[in-house]
Amino acid sequence: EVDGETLKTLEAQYDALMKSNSKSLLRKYLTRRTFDKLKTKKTGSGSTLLDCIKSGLENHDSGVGVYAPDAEAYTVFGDLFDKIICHYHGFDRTQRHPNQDWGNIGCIGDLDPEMKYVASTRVRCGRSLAGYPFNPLLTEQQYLEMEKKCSTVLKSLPGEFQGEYYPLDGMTKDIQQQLIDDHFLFKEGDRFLQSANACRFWPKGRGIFHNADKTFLVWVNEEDHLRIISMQPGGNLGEVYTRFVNGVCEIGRKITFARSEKFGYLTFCPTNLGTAIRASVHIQLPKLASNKDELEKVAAQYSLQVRGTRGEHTEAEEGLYDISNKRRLGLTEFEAIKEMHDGIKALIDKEEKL
Ligand code: ADP
Ligand code: CIR
Repeated sequence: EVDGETLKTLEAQYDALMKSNSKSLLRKYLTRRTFDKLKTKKTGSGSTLLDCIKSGLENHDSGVGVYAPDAEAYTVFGDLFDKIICHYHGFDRTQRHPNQDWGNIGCIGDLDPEMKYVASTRVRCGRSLAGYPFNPLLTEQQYLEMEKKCSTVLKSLPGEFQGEYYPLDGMTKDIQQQLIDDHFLFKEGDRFLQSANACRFWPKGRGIFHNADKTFLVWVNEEDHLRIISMQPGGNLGEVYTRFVNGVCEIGRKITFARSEKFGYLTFCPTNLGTAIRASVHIQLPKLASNKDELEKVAAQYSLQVRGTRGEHTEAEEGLYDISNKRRLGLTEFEAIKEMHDGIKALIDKEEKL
């Protein structure tokens, strides 16, 4: 029941991807056998293999190349997703994500007390609202309804989380650009997301909430329904993580997040499943980073991922790298933070010895 047009597009673009020199996990794991098995399948809401892989088919420079149009896609197209998830997180199909565990929050300290290397520290998670599909299936009405629901909850947060919601629709370009330049707001026009049908009705239903200090921020309806962020200058991961946990719990009292037994918190991109946590520093390591390949190699030894100054798919500016935990699925919240903490400590140690 997958229509002829979709099948034709799939076949043509699959051939082109296979002939390309793409390094994506999509190209690596979508063998002809798996492709033939999955190309005629559909989820209950009608999503096809094309909906899952369109981004990687249209962007051969993808690192991953797949998104789940709805939660069911993770199982219907599991022959592909499981392999990509296993490669990225080291989580195999027989595993089950552990229960939420924030750990002993107070025992995480400052990564760089002398303020020599770390410019800023950030911890974020993705969250989906239970009862709503992911981006490609949301209607304009649902976007507006979710925005209303979330902004109302956010504007009622207590204490240090008190703040204002700023819709993207109607925001001046100057203010939007300033927020992006200051690393507070998501970028605009991400072609990976556009290809995945994640930017329909833009900027409707999208926006950012933040407290007065811009240390607690929430993105609404960008890649995920919610991205909850705690960040501040310097290396005090303990403070950032404490604020993060308290903020996520406050929001969780009012909004039910989508979670599965197997995959933990559900997100649009398989790289974010599980804890959905990315803990990062903006860091300068001039000696280690004098060779970018070497930096990435050492980072990978500690399960860390290196990004550029403006986030994923960007370059480092003035030697400022974004280094974060890579795994988010198959380990607890505390373990994800600890992995990042220990890895960054080790990189700083190596830099000092060079
Ligand atoms: P995400 O973190 O949501 O996966 P990106 O990689 O696109 O997505 O990063 C989003 C924004 O967060 C970018 O502007 C990036 O520069 C900023 N950012 C990430 N880590 C830090 C950090 N430790 N300090 C300051 N800004 C950061
Ligand atoms: C890509 O494949 O490059 C984009 N779709 C982004 C994937 C998310 N990357 C990541 O490492 N978390």
